Amino acid sequence: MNQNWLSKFPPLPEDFSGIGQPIDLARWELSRFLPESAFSLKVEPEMGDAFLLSGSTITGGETGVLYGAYALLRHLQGGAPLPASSRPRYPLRMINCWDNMDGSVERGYAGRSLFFEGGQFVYHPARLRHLGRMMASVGLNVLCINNVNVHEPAQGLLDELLPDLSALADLFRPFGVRLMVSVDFSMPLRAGLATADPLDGRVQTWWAQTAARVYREVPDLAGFLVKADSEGRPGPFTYGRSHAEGANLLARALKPFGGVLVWRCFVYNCRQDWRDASVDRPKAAFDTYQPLDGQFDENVILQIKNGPFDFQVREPVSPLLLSMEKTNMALEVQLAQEYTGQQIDLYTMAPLWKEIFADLEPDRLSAVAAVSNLGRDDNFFGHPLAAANFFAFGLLTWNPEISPEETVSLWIALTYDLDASSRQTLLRWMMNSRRIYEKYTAPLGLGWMITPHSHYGPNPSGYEYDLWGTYHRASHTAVGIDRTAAGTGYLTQYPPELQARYQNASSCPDLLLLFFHRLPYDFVMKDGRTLIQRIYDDHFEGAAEAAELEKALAAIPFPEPDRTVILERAEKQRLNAENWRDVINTFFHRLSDLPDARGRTIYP
Ligand code: GCW
Repeated sequence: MNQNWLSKFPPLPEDFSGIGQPIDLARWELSRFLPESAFSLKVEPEMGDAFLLSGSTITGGETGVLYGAYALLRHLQGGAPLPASSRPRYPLRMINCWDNMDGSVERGYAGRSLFFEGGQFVYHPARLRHLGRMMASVGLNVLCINNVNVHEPAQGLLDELLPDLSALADLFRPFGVRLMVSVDFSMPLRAGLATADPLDGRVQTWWAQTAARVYREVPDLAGFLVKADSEGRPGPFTYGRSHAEGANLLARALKPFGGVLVWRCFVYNCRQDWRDASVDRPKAAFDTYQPLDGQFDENVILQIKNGPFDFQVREPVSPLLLSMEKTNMALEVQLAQEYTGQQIDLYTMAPLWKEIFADLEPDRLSAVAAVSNLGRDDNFFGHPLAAANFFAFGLLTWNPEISPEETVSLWIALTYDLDASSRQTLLRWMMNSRRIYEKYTAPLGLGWMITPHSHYGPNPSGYEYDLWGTYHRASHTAVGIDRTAAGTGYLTQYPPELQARYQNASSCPDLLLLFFHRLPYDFVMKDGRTLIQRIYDDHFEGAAEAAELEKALAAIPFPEPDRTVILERAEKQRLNAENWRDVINTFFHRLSDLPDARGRTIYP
């Protein structure tokens, strides 16, 4: 079994009968490296996930002792700094799998589902224990196992599939990982009720009884995750009810059992007329939810994507995350590289999250969630280096103050035995990888020039005359959308400091320039280049850097089988980057009829 950042850890035992609780696992893990007399574990239940390390004693809550053990092992194995005490910033540190029960994974790039096949629970306990260990080793504690688009038979997870759910929860319990399930707002209809209206007494009773049944089988279920009124999913709007009324319905059913209701805010008009410039999709989440601030129950968490669109390579932070004062919020990021190279192209995410946290004041959040990049491939992540994203996500949700470099370099140290110069080279390329991808794909904050639906490779007009609200509006003279008060007004959703940052094209950061402004191709950028020249230059540079990246990776002595997989993917990435360069540059060249100042080949 591929061990990735646990490569220096021995495989878990096949017989897990003696390991029922996190403390048992903590003891087992430590005793692989230290004589039993060299450490002691002390449980103080009220400490929860927190731990103290003093001398040879780890004191912590029931899960805290396990996190303390992994902190110590990260130190021994990879030289990570050893804290005297530590507690996670957020109580819920979640992985959201978009796995379907037919075995497919929506936006999955690492093979089929780890949990399901053929409409049933089908899994290898040893593989899932390894997943539990990966999660625990970086402090992640909630696993939502099924797609937020809940297709049959996953609706049965609250019903006939409960025994399977319960068995899976048992399997993850020693790792301190609690399960969560995605549920569909219309489930009462499946059960034979005539309505799913949140204000209908029968519907309320049905959810209350359902929650009671679920918690009898899985007493420590973390809660439910819901995608409602989003991309065709059912929701309270069908009944003329608000999303507070919808969310509170489920939250009240979960409350007696200590469960949380995580409600996604990915609500927008996905049937837009592209001719109608008065609708601006990034405004949608704020417009829907901000007026409801204060109306959500205590055990509701609104889960908000990091940007106002949808996991593009660069977006400003979602203004909704900055504007809810009286509502619990979870930040949602995407480990699955849907728009960012699909675990073929190298794309290290820690720098991106750091930017979000910088604008966000991390204390405003009560949870963090990531869409999973896991699958059934031997290495779990498709691309061996994509594991670093999962790893860094865990460490950053534990402590958002940690630096991206620190997470990536620790991941490298734990995963591979490389000489110092190879480690440095790898770190440098991983840290630059997002910028490289950005250069050959998305000009200056535009996004969405990707092939529709598959979301790999270029197609500059693919989404332009479609329903999805993702337009760049490139003409023969200008490109981008004015989102200031003079334009769509999106910018006015931000607090004053951020409005000031983005307000003027002359001072707006280059990398978000075309997100906020519509500019002519001869607009002069801060560095003196014209906008069109900058677009050409970035695309040429990005493709050249992807070629250098391939060479740099080839020079690093990765062990097999990782080396082969990494090099195959690096070659595909280079070809992808060349394709993006040519397609995007040609698109703008044809539209603008402006030459490249450096006379390079742009295909007519
Ligand atoms: O961007 C879209 C993805 C969908 C996904 C949706 C969401 C689960 O293309 O595949 O559906 O986001 O986040 O709900």
